[in-house]
Amino acid sequence: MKKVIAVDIGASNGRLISVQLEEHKLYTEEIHRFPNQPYERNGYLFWDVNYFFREIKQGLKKFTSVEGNRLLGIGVDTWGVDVGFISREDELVEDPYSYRNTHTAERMKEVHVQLSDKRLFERTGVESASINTLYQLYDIFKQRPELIKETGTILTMPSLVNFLLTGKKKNEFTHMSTTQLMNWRSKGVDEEIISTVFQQNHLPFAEIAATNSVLGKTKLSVNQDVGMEAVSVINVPGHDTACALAAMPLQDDKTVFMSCGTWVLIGIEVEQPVVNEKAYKWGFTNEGTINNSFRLQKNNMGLWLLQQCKKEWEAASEAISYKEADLLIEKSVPFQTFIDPDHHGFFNPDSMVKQIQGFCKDTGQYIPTTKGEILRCILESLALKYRYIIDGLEGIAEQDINSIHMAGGGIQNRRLCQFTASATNRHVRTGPVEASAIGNALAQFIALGEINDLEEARKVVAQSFEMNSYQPQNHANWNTAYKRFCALLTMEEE
Ligand code: LRH
Repeated sequence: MKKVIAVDIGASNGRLISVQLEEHKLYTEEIHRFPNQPYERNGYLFWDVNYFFREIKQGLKKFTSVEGNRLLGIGVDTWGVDVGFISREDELVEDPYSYRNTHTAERMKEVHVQLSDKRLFERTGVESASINTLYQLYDIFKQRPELIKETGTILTMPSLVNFLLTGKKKNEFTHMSTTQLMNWRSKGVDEEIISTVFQQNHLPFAEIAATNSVLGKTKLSVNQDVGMEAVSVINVPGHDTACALAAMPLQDDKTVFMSCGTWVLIGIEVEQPVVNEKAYKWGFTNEGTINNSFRLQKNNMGLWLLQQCKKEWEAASEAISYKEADLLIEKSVPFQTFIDPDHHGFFNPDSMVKQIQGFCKDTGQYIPTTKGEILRCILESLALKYRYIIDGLEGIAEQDINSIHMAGGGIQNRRLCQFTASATNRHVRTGPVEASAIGNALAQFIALGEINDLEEARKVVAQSFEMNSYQPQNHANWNTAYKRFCALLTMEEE
C-alpha cells in the first residue's frame, strides 16, 4: 500500500492526513487533528513549536501503531511568513513570533523609508503587508539584536518542522517566496534588501533545497519517540497555499483559484511574476508554486472574521454551531449593511463583533445587532470583496475570468460558496476540502516517482474527490448591492 502522511499545520488547527495512492485514485484518512493558536508573552504572540511538534509525533504514533500501516513519506506544509531561529548548537533559540502581532505595522513604514514599497515589489514580486517576514525580522534586528546574535540559521516554519524531524537545515522555495525577502529572478535572498534595510552582507537563511525532493530520513530520537522505522521526509511545497493550488483541478486557464480558510487567496498561475504598475496598485503578490513557477494572487480576509465572532460568543457562553449560524443567516434580511473585510481594524481586534458594529456606525450604515445580522454582513461583504478582486484581476492579467475553483476548509461554508457565485455572477466549482494536505501528498508522490507531474496529479484529484457546483442566483440584487459596496470602498480611500 502506497501511503504517505501530509502534515498540514494551519494558523487555527493542525492535522495529519494519511493519503493512499491506488490505481490512480487517492484515499484520505484523517489520523490526528489538534488546535493551534499563538500564545501571549510580554504583549507578543508566539507559536508553541514544542507543543505542535509533540502533536505531530502523536499523530505519527497513531498511524504506525495500526497493524500493516507502512509509511512511504512525510511532508510538512504550514501557513506563510513566520520563521524560526536555530542556534549554532542546533537548538531552537526561542519560539517563533506569530504574524498576528500588530507591532510590525509601524516597522513597515520605517523599512519603506529606506527602500520604497515599489522597489521592494519590483525585486520580490510580493505585496508589502505588515505580516511579512521582512518586517518581522526588521523589528527583531531593532529590538532584539541578542536574538540575532544567537542565531546560526533562519528556517521558515515548515522547514523548522522538517529540521526537528530530520536534523536537516534547508528552506523551501514556495515558503521563502512569502517572506518578501526573496528576489524573484534569482530565487535567493535579495542582496539589495539585506544591504539597505539590514545593513548586512548576509542573513543566515538556510539554503533552498529543491521542492518535491527527498530531504532526508527521520532522525533516531523521533523514531524512538514514535516507535517507528526511519521514514523519508519530503521537501514538499512548504506553503499551504501552494499545496492547495496543486490539488485544484482547474477547469481551464480562464478559471481563477480561491484557496479558502482563515485567509482566502485568489489568483491565477503564471510562468513569471506579474510585476507591473497595475499589480502593484491593486496589492497583488507573486508567490511560488509546486513546479517552481508563480501564482499571481491577492491575499484576502477569509473565515477569520467568523472564527473570531464565534470565539467571542463561545466565551460569553453563547456558542453556536455552524448549522445554527447558517439558520440565523437564512432568517436575517439580505444586504442591510457591509464592511470592508480587509480594513486593518479587523486584523486582530479585542472584540470582532464590536469592531464590525463600529465600522458600520462610522460609515453611516445600519448597525447589525443580532448574530444573524452580523454573520450575514460578514458573508455578503466577503463575497462582494471577492467580486471586486476578481474583476480587478481580469484587468491586471488582461484576460477574462469565467469561472472560479474554490478549495480548502472554507468551502464547507456552503453559503459562502453560493454567495461567491451570486456576487461574482460566475460558475463556482468546489473541492477538495483538504486541499493543502492533498497537494502536500501529491508532491510526495511526485518526489517518489509514483506520479509524473502536476498535470497527472490534478487528474488523479479529479478522479478521486467529488466536486460541488454553484450557479449564480439573484444576480440583479447582488449587482445593486455591489454598487453600494464599491461606494463604501471609495469612501474608505478618501
Ligand atoms: C494561509 C496563508 C496565506 C498567508 C497567511 C499568513 O494559510 O498561508 O497564504 O501566507 O497564511
